[in-house]
Amino acid sequence: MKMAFRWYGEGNDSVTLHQIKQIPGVKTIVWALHNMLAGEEWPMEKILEVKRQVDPYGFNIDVVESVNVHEDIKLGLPSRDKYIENYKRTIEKLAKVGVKVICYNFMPVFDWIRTDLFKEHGDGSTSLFYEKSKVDDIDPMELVNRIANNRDYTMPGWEPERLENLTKLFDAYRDVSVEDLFNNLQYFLEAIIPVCEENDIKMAIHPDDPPWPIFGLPRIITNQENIRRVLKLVNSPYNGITLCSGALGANPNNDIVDMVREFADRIPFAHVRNVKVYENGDFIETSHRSQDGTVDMVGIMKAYHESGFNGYIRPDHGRHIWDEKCRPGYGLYDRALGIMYLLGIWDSLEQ
Ligand code: DNO
Repeated sequence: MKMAFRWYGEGNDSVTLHQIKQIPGVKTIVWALHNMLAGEEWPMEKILEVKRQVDPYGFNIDVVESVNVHEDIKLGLPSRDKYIENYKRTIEKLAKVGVKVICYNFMPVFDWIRTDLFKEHGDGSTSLFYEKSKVDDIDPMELVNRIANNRDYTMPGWEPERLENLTKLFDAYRDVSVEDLFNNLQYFLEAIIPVCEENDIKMAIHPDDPPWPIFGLPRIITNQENIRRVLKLVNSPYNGITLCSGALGANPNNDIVDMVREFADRIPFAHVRNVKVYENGDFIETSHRSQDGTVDMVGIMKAYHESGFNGYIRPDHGRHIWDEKCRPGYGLYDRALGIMYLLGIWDSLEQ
């Protein structure tokens, strides 16, 4: 198991490499070029700039999260081929600096969705929260109009400057079914996995968060059966998953311990975090500790250990504690506590 920490880059993250260096056990920085648009080929000079920043601290840059997939690829439009070519060139360049894993997702339009980024826990800490009925009750077009008229917005991902694009995208996805999305993913994987094999880079798809369709948009990386299907789309060790216990854990029917056991040799990268799910389907992100949420964190770590897991692992979203000002979910303190918890479990299993 190789412990990693996500870092958003110099000038773009409240957490510094100097601070990360003091967290026990971290060897890998999980990084990305966050100002690249989906579909663009990453310039070598910018990739090398990150390497130059990270090298003096003795970390490796083995994991990239994410190289984002252009919507035309997810939609299966003819223009997808040029974006797939760019993706291949980016894979080749990342291999040159030693990258081993690319985490990506195939969620239409939105990445993770929450209704509140700073929900209070009652002890002075806050964290990301999802109110199910609030999302279920939204008619996306009505919300687009409301935002356009008031220039106010209620959820991340719905910023006014994204509106024009959002309207077009909702239209474009109107006729895209779950089956279409699987087919479009297959087309993408068939094109890039040979390049990954040549360059020794594993693709690791991130589950949809939350793991169910939202705003009428299809979502496919939601449960064990669908993950099994994705892994078979191209049956290569280079076609893998980022098993995210928090994303999948928002649906209590997902047995994540069982998924770790079944998919172990196809998990190059693990996100391990906890979430507390309420009866009405709402969920809140908690500390990493098993007792604080619904996800069996100890069981998950045991399953990784028993499977001889040798991939990269990172704590995921933390709470905002000790008055830290940071990116939502990506502060230093609670993620560092999370690492110590995960390492504590792991070390005791090594006895
Ligand atoms: C959330 C992250 C996701 C993940 C992307 C991968 O905090 O886990 O945003 O990075 O879905 O493409």
